[in-house]
Amino acid sequence: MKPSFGQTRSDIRRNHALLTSESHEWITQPDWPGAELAYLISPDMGAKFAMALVRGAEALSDIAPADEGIARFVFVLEGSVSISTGQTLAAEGYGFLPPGDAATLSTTAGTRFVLFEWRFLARGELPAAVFGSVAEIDGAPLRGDDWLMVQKMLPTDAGFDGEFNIMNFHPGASLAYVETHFMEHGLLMLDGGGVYRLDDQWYPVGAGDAIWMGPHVPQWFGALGRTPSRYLIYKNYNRSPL
Ligand code: UGY
Ligand code: MN
Repeated sequence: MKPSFGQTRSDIRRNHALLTSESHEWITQPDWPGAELAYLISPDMGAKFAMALVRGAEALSDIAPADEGIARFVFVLEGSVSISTGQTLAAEGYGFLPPGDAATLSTTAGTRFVLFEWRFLARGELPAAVFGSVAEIDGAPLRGDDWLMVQKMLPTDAGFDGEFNIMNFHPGASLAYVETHFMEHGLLMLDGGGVYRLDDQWYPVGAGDAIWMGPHVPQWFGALGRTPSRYLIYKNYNRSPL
């Protein structure tokens, strides 16, 4: 690793954060034998969810289920993740596990994945686990703009308290307006890049960068370059702020 001479693009503010790879801190955890985790977003910074990158040089097995009341979403970046209930997720495969799901996880050597965990806000019966792959999801234009296509990974019915989407930006496309909303976001840039406005900061961002957007933070993205930009984004959803 090159010495950083005290520099990083990471920037942690009261209501948003940019987390870039040179400042990731890889740790081990008791329920994650052999795995390294970099927690990029956590309640300690004001978020109501946690988002981590997980990796294992060797194959991993017996990764314990989430704690009581906690839902889990896994998105594979590289390699494959197997669920003890029988599903295998390849790159860009994903899985939602509701609270109480007893499935354990295992991986092939060199796998990297994104982990989201949050205290699930149930409404009626808990939803069942969901598994899928980004390549199998049709995109829909966001507010009629087909330069900005959204792929929704989870069903939208009221049983779900959050959504996980892939946003696909044609080069030069942008969010139509500066959004402000009480819902939070956890985001990972997958491809391309551009400029992310968060509050009154403007950040150049590219693949591998992660962002936390807290409640109400003004947010806008403009995609730059000659190739499409894509990001994975979580949003709490379907629930009142009260
Ligand atoms: O769904 C959203 O709120 C999304 N359009 N926000 C974002 O991309 N920053
Ligand atoms: Mn938003």
